[in-house]
Amino acid sequence: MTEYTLYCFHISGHAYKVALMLNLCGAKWKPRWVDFRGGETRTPEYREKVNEQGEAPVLEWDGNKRLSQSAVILEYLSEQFGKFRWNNDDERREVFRWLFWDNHRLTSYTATWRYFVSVQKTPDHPAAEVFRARATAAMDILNKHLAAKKFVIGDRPTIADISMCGYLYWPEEFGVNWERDYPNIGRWLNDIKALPGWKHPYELMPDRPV
Ligand SMILES: N[C@@H](CCC(=O)N[C@@H](CS)C(=O)NCC(=O)O)C(=O)O
Repeated sequence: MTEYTLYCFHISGHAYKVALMLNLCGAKWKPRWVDFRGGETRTPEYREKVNEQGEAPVLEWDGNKRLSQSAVILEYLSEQFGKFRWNNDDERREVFRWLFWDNHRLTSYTATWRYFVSVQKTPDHPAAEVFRARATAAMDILNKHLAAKKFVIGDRPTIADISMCGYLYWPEEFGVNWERDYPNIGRWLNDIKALPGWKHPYELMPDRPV
């Protein structure tokens, strides 16, 4: 079985998407801690040797194969393991429609909002309100969508679900209560949590060198 290394750090929901997928697929993998706060992703060495785009997550295997962008990594792993994938062309387009929407609207705004509130600890910064409004608008859309669907594209989970839940297991870190504010999202998160192999981000990814 291929052994994977995941460049990640505990507060990265982008990296959690991949860590969760690896766990749900029963993959053999280990984390490689990225010193995000220390600026590692911005060093010339990281950009030359690990990821020219200067981001985590990066998945590495066979010594020299590397992939970045969580959505692309999820697609790669779904192909390798034959799990959390589509069954036909319509489903494939539906998965990608939600993956693109997630990357633009849900994850990026939620991640940045949470960054202002609980990482940088500047909840009153004017930009925090801009990102809060955008993130909660995306949550409204997702909550409405999940009123009629068990998972994002239908009755079974796909990589769209795994991508979209990336930042959502930390509601207290940006002051949302799923049950009260977005009950369909709360129910959906519990359904993902019930999948064999699910673990919380802080259980899967390290906050220091391993
Ligand atoms: N679209 C990318 C986003 C990845 C991303 O934004 N990663 C953040 C950590 S959560 C990062 O590495 N930022 C590096 C930096 O700001 O220097 C993905 O889905 O993989």
